[in-house]
Amino acid sequence: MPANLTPQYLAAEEEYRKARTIEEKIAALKKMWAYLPKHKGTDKLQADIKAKLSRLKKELEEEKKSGKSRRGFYVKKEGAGQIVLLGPPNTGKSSLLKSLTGKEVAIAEYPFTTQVPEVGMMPYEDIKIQIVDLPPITKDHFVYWQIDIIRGADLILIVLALDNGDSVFLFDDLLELLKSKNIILIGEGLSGDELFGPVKKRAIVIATKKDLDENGEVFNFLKEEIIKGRFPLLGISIMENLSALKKKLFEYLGIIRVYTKEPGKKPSMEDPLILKKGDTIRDAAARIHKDFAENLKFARVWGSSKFPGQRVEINYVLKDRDIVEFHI
Ligand SMILES: Nc1nc2c(ncn2[C@@H]2O[C@H](COP(=O)(O)OP(=O)(O)OP(=O)(O)O)[C@@H](O)[C@H]2O)c(=O)[nH]1
Ligand SMILES: [Mg+2]
Repeated sequence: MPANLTPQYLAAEEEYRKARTIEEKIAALKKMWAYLPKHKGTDKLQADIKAKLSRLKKELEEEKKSGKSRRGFYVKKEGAGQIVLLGPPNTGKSSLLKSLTGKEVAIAEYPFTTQVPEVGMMPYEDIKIQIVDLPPITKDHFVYWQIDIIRGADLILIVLALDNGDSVFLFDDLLELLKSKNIILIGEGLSGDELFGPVKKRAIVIATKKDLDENGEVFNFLKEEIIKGRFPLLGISIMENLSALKKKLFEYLGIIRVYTKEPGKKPSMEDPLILKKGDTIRDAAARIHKDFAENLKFARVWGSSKFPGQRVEINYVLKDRDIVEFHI
């Protein structure tokens, strides 16, 4: 990256990374273009921005032409992470939302029951995780705001059913559809967005209605012939206790909880900082305040450290449930 990018440009770039809709992306790219110093060193970046802008403008025009409504839904993130449920009709997405969060939603034997996003909060130990249930998606049946919501998710659950329906056969179509929208689902690693490349989204496959799959035949078919190790796969039934699934969801979200304490005081065990796996003392401090991270000298850690209250450097990698005492 060219070294002389201005703070204004970098702020615009941050805006672009966070943009969810095509309109937001276009607005941010225009700002990036305006603030980008134009010289030899930024040739490649200039070309990339121009190419991306023209691609997005075309995409927007096509959507308008096709008459698909741009009016839609947006789900504000709340809690420690946002998990989005998606899949073909009637696979048990809404049942899963209800069971994980207690949210009362329409559930029915017939397909296309859910029409708008439904949101619930799943309690997990001392935090809450947001679960978003979407209307069913297939290759030929989706709306743009669904894609925008998927693009913003922290973790995707693809929900298929182990009954005698055809949902398991629609899995690869779903991947293709998302790929055509520049969203690539990945089974491992963390979600991320290369500046001009596709969005990479961490996803797992949930196979519901296990109780209807005698001898596990459909599950084995799904595992061996369709998923083939590309994604983590979990079989569940709505009649079961789902606490193991909740734990898995927390793990796959890739987050850790960090509690803070002041010297000589007890730690505050409510409202932990939510960080990503691999984050350091510096990241934790930056979450509290930018200047705070810059002035930090060292910290003491209880939990993952060799002994309680061990003094550590600011690049020390934190673990879930660590307690940190910052020293400036
Ligand atoms: N036997 C069994 N039935 C289930 C299970 N989970 C859901 N169902 C049933 O499957 C049907 C569809 O459930 P929904 O939760 O409405 O499915 P959905 O995926 O939200 O459906 P759409 O909103 O239409 O896409 C309902 O009759 C549920 O009672 C399960 O684990 N086992
Ligand atoms: Mg539903």
